[in-house]
Amino acid sequence: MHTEDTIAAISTPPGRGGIGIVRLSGGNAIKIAERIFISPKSKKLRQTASHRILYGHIANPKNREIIDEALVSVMKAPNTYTREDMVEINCHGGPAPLRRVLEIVLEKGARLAGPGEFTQRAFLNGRIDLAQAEAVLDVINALTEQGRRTAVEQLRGGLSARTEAVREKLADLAAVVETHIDFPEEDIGPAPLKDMNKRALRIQQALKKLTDSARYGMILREGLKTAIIGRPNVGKSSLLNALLEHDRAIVTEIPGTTRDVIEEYLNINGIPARIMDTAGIREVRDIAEREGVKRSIRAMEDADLVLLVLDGSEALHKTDLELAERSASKNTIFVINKTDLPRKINPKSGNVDLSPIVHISAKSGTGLEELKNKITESITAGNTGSGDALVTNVRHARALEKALASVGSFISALPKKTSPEFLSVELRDALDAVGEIAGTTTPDDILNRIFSNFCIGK
Ligand SMILES: Nc1nc2c(ncn2[C@@H]2O[C@H](COP(=O)(O)OP(=O)(O)OP(=O)(O)O)[C@@H](O)[C@H]2O)c(=O)[nH]1
Ligand SMILES: [Mg+2]
Repeated sequence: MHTEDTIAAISTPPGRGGIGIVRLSGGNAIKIAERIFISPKSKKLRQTASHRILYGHIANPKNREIIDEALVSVMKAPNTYTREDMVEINCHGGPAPLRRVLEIVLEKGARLAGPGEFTQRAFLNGRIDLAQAEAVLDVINALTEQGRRTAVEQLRGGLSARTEAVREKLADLAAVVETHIDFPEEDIGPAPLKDMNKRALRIQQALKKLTDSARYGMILREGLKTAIIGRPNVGKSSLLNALLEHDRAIVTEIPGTTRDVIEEYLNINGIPARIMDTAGIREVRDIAEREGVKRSIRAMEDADLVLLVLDGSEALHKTDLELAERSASKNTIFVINKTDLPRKINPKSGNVDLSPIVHISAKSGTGLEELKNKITESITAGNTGSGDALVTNVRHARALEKALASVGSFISALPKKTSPEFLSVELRDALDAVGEIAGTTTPDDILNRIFSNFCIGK
């Protein structure tokens, strides 16, 4: 596949660096590189053993002008990233040499690669499945150590192995059901029904475990959206600054200081978090502040986690309770601030469940470690962050939910003497849904969309 169509791209990021790489893949990769490569000992790329690096120069074959000094590696199919012949030209990492090397590679017959096209070829040529191809991008974009670990596990095929195991069980069950289609006049007896039910329940459990890991997995990949919410002056911006350990947001004793949402990135015990400091919520006439309050509410609604800040040196306020009710459907931690001052708050006085509670002083820093631990606890429940491969991708989570729904319909249809044809359709749907993860049943437009998110050269 694609053998004569050779693609090329600059694989290192734009800007200046010690080394830059122009990469080629395809049936003519070695031939094209040969025409622009000059070795001091007249070594030929064609005759080099695979996976060797040769020293020399890249030159314009038209006038023998030297473009740059280079190390050229030759990797012959099929043991390469794309399973095609590949050449990597390592030259100096500046825009001018890299662009010029790419230009003459294209002049000699290569085509500029599209985004992710190298990885797409690795997928189309069967070296990796779709989940592994997506993991390549996740490794590149990983925000923390844990995110990287999870992405590498997926790249190594950890998630694919788990979904493949479910797919096999589904296929076995479908085969059992389909043997009954051949005998339409006979009802499925109680013993086979019981067996089918048992198998389906086991599959359901495995799918459930995978979808359960998705919430945590997606947070590792995309970051935990955390909104700091509360009345004016309770110390929201002070909390943001204390967590960041620098004065990012303006803090004053005047209520209504913060007007816009301030977003910052923070690593909390290995979990990437996007923390949003917001305008204090109250009834206001000022147009700018009113817009600020609207944005605070929106940030709260969008958040994965709400830190609802209360002022411990004041009695519980009506607005505090209203906010607690508003965030009731959200993962919320109640943060009682200003514990360095005499305590006036009684969290039980409002007859609203304010839990879990963490006591802090943004001013002195006490309680911040406990708050960080509560934050990680609130999202890692049931996930140790090691061992089993996690679902980290919305596309995978959706596919698993679809499969779960079909298996659910199968289980509830079983005792109703439903026709084996109907049962079989449910299982086929579940099989297709699970197959979308590894890419066996993924339509072309979705494949194109996935690879278009990659950078050129990967
Ligand atoms: N004693 C004490 N004062 C604090 C603490 N945290 C914040 N403050 C003070 O409370 C006042 C308000 O703090 P901010 O962080 O600006 O409060 P905010 O919630 O962001 O206020 P708005 O942006 O107006 O909604 C400032 O004078 C802070 O110095 C604390 O832990 N202890
Ligand atoms: Mg503020």
